Amino acid sequence: MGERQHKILFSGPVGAGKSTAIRSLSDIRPVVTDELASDDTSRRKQLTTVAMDYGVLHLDDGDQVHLYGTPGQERFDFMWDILQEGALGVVILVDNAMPEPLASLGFFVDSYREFIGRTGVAVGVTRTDLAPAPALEHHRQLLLDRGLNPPLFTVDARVRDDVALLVEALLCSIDPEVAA
Ligand SMILES: Nc1nc2c(ncn2[C@@H]2O[C@H](COP(=O)(O)OP(=O)(O)O)[C@@H](O)[C@H]2O)c(=O)[nH]1
Ligand SMILES: [Mg+2]
Repeated sequence: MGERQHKILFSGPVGAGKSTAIRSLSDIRPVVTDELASDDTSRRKQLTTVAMDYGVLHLDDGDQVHLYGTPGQERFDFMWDILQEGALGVVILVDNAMPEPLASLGFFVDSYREFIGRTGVAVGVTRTDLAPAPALEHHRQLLLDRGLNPPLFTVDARVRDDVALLVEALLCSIDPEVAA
């Protein structure tokens, strides 16, 4: 039977495509809390998410998936704990075009380790059209070195099907009964 409510998070560094992914996937106009970046983030991006993004995905069976994007800047990381409450899992997006994408993936996986241990995780590597390296196998190896083997894809956050596949894989890895 449908009409269950699910909650998942999108996390990852500034510019990885969290706000864009939620906009691509959401069936409602997403709620965004982007502000002009005031610190060193502004060198990379003029608008940055300060509190969260929010959207909703309606599944065919009537279930709803509530999509929450976490702020990327570390000074807002208190929001991460708040947003984790009741969430089924996290999609970590990594910007392959940033200087140290593997270090960034490691940072986010480590930050969410306790949460991931009791929920689920899927990883999307974005902006590979701009930066094909490091290859997906290097991201895979970093995750394996941490004892993780989650769904892992290259995605373009602007492409709905890419983001949908990632969310579907996350939901299936948590509960095969929930199909996106
Ligand atoms: N070229 C390219 N741009 C992307 C891709 N994914 C996202 N973007 C762009 O990256 C920029 C940053 O995305 P945004 O959603 O604001 O990142 P956030 O800080 O994680 O919320 C936006 O201009 C997106 O359109 C991708 O795969 N390739
Ligand atoms: Mg954002």
